[in-house]
Amino acid sequence: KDVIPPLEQLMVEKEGYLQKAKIADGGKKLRKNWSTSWIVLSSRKIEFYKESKQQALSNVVKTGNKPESVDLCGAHIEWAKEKSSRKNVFQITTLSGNEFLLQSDIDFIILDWFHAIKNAIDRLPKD
Ligand code: I3P
Repeated sequence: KDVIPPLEQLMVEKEGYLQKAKIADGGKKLRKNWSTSWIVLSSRKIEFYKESKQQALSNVVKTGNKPESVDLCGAHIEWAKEKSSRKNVFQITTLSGNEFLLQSDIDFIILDWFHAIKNAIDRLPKD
């Protein structure tokens, strides 16, 4: 049956641009390919948009194209110094075996994101 999600679950907690590379899909390794992504964190998911926020919103309206959505229930987040030559890289691993690297050259930006995502994960049930 359809349950109306509580308003809290729909609310955006943080959004902004980061560098993103998806490095595994369902446990299968992918070739690393960094690109800028518009990232929207809400209480139980992260959405990755390929384009700018403006383009992303107009594409959703025009084409119905959805962003890549990542379920944070049971996900892990950790710093991943050894996974990149870049500075300030952390990894999110989902229960379904998807792995994402996120990066910013600006220290406080990546720290804010790390803590916001970690807090979201810690508030959720683990499965
Ligand atoms: C990759 C590309 C990535 C780099 C990665 C390279 O090469 O240069 O930027 O990751 O290093 O393999 P290609 O474009 O030919 O796939 P970092 O920028 O994160 O270091 P890696 O293989 O050591 O992960």
